[in-house]
Amino acid sequence: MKILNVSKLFPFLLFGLILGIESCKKEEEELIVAEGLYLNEVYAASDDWIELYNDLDVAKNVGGYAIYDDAIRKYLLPSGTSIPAKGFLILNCNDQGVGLNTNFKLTSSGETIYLENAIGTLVDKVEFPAMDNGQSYARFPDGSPKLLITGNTTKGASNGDTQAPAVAKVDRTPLVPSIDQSVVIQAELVSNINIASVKLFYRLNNASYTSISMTLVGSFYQATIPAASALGKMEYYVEVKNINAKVSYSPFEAPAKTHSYLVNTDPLPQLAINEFLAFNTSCCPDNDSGLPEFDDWIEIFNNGTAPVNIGGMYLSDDKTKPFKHKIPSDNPSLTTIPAGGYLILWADNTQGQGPLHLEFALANAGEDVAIFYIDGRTIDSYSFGSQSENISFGRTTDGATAWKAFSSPTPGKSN
Ligand SMILES: [Ca+2]
Ligand SMILES: [Ca+2]
Ligand SMILES: [Ca+2]
Ligand SMILES: [Ca+2]
Repeated sequence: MKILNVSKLFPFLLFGLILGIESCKKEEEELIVAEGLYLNEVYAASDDWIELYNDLDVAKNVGGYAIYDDAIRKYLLPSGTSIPAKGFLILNCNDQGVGLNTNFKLTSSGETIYLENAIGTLVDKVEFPAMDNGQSYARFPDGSPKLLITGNTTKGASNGDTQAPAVAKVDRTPLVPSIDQSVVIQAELVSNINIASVKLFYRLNNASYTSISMTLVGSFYQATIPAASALGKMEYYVEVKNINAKVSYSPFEAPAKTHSYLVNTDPLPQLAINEFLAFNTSCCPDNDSGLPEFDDWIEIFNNGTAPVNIGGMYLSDDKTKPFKHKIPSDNPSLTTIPAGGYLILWADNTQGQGPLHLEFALANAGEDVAIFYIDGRTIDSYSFGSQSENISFGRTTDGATAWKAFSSPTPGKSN
């Protein structure tokens, strides 16, 4: 009978332990073994795509290579797919999962994508940030470790050596200006290197544009639109030029598209957030998909004496973000609330289910619920705490100041 001598096994056990630690470490660090093939440019705004670049001097067979944003659902490049020497290949990210169409889409708010070779070795990885329409995230030059948001995309072609200047973000203060207020516009550029000019263009009610230079204040370019001379719509956009005469805009499609705000003095309609259910598991289903869905809902009460169409107004789950969800204006029969009447909006993150479905849900743990006029002024808002399952929260009587919990919710009916 053979007795195992543990002391003799110890070095092997230790070796195994070290290997185990090493493989864990590998997973954490996502070790990249570069082979001259790169995720070279990523476009995520809509009609998403990924550009692959072969930096080798010979064609590269990429059949069986995997690209994914989720390791449990990898897209495989079709066998026989080849990228020429110093060449590019475009993959459309459209959920189709056939040919050069990946089985996933990209998130415009940013995410990480991975590229693996046919034997499962990670050969590249790109973590891309949130991007505006028309912007991509690209290597400069092709295959370089340096990635930047671009002002001009180069789908299927070289990214070049220098990026066009790109506007990362444009903000205004105040967000909801009144007629006597000037408005500070602030633009954040991806890079301040080689910038030749940054200009702000603005106009009121389709008049011709006024252009002013934006000046660098801290890390932002800034300029001020004077108080509006009349009520109406103020449109604006930012133009950035670099010393190579490359130009980009915010919004990307300007001047065809613009940023804008309304200068408006309409009296606000007498609408109230009247009741809501933030934690729905079995109360009052949303049947708009054809199947019962126990979604969050918000009841709006019209406390006025005339019908109110909320088309063009906004709802939000954050008091400081009035423009979060715009109610569509093209269906007044669904979005008009009779005097003394109610309207239920589904906070179910599925706008595709109809004009009364919102692109947010209400947090069970508590947050805000608010309705804003077409110009962003607050009509009504309420901040709530942690909610109980299937118990709604509402005004004690329709439109009243005091609130209470309702164990028998009354969606679309008097509280
Ligand atoms: Ca490119
Ligand atoms: Ca909820
Ligand atoms: Ca729903
Ligand atoms: Ca009610």
